[in-house]
Amino acid sequence: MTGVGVLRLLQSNVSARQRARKNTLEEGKNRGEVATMTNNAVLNTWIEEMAALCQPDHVVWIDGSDEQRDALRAEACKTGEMILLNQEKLPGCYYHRTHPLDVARTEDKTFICAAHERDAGPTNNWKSPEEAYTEAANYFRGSMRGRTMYVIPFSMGPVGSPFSKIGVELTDSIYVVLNMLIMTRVGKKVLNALGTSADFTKCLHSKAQLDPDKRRILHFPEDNAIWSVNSGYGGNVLLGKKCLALRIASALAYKEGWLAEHMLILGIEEPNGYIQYIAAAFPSACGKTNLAMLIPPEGLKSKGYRIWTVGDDIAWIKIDTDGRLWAINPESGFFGVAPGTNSKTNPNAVATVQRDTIFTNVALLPDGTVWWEEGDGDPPSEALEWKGSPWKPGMKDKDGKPIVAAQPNSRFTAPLRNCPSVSFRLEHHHGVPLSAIIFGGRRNTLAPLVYEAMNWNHGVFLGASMASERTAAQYGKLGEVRRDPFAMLPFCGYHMADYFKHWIGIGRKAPRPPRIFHVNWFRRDEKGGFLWPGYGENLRVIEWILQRTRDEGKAVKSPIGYLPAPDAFDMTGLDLPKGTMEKLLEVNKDEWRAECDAIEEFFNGLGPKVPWELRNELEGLRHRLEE
Ligand code: OXD
Ligand code: MN
Repeated sequence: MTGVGVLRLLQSNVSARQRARKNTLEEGKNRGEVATMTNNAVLNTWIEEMAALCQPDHVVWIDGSDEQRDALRAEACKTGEMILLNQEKLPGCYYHRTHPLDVARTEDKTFICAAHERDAGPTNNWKSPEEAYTEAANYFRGSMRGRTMYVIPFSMGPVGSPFSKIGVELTDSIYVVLNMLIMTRVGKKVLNALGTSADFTKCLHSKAQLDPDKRRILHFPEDNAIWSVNSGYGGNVLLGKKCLALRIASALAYKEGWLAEHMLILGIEEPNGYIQYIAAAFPSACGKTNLAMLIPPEGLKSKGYRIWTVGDDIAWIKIDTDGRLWAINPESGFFGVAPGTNSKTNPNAVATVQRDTIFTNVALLPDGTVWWEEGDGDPPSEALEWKGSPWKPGMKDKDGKPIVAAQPNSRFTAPLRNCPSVSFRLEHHHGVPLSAIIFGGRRNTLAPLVYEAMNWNHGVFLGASMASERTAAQYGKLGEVRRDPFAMLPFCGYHMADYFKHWIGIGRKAPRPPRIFHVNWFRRDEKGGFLWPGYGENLRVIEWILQRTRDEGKAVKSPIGYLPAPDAFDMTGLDLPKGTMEKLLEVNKDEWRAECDAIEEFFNGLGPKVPWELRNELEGLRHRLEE
């Protein structure tokens, strides 16, 4: 049964409510609200139905104008939902706090509601569509009484691009509206592009009571619909991002023959004007935003590289007529982690958040500016911490643990156009051609700084076996290895083994696919210190990767793939202690044998659908380790 069908059963007096709804719309019109901004009958009917369920006092369409945005900002400040920051120092910037129990994506409350459990696969939580709609409808019913329902027509990707997908999000949160205005393309132009088509993702969100037990993030791939209730945290409620652009889009991409990936996209321009683009997948909290905005290190400055940031989180990738893979970033903003962002780690991000930015759950300073741990400058002498209580440096909780000023997952939402390195091809409908795809993880040992896959299928194997060791900031045991294939574990909207198969198929169909690499910026020495300085210095590794794509860089074959030759990197201006490069590139056969067993166990856990091509790659690796 479809969502609409279930709703019909659930709502005993829909038509009475719809009549009431029409009256409300009439009243709204008198206040300057418009009943609808489109003659799209499917869209209008759906909104009527959702309004009948949620029962808002008003329905307001978001047209994408600056005037409406400014009015909403002012209203949010009046109600206390947002705080206006110091407009001299941070023009156009606002501050927001989420509920203290609502500060991150809630994977245990996130479901893929495919008709059959087997289609969600063993790595996703599953609920039947019937059960999911029925339960969530109880939470949505009447949840917007006394509130306004905002209708946000948005495009993921440039409006009208063959890559792009349209969504409409209904929400009772001005914070969501203001974030969506930064993260996506919004308004009338999107409705014009949609016309009377029914091809849009139906996104329904309500904060409801922010009850964590009744929080649900539900994806209905067969209905092209998303329902999110009882949360106000970005990753759960900005439904264009993880929910549409990854979970729903990956399922659509599987059907339609393209890829929706958790990847940054970056261009590297040589002084002669030649730009090569790369896409890279890393698990959350591995520095994707920093890499996407990389600044060349001093020692390579004389080479005149220029970096172009296309995106920091999501890539939609298609085979184009030239046989290459082309990619767009479907978003138009950054939703980045604030702590750790400073003028050394990411000067471009610091420049990006100086205006028109929403800060969430960071520390608020008396002069109306913001601060976070490992940000710029010394800790402030006083602040309001992220929950709003007075804070001073050195404060400890009752267990003697330091109290942080900014929530560790506090965020900035900032427009891509603010970034000094933003790509001039952001609005290009065909995106950018990819020369290389990079997979990475956070491994203390095992994985060398960089190595190259021997061919496409081997590259898919590298993506499928990606893993990270947990850091102190994450739950779980320190050092425990978490498999996160393609960094898509929490974001793949269908069976992970089918997803692997789909990647294999793309390589077969694309006559000129990019080469695939694996990097590990996080390898440690015996004392636990990082062997590689990271950040801007990573360009030295990328330089080798790009040389390899042009059949230039020097490499040696190893059991796990091609490693850089010992003198392959340009190390001008970077003095690593003697022996460090050898340690960075070491392949320890015993550790790799154990890794093969762990990968096999992981594949077994995914069931019989794991493609034979990947089993072959595993056996090939085992064989090469014994040679
Ligand atoms: C993100 C994430 O917020 O991956 O981008 O968690
Ligand atoms: Mn992400």
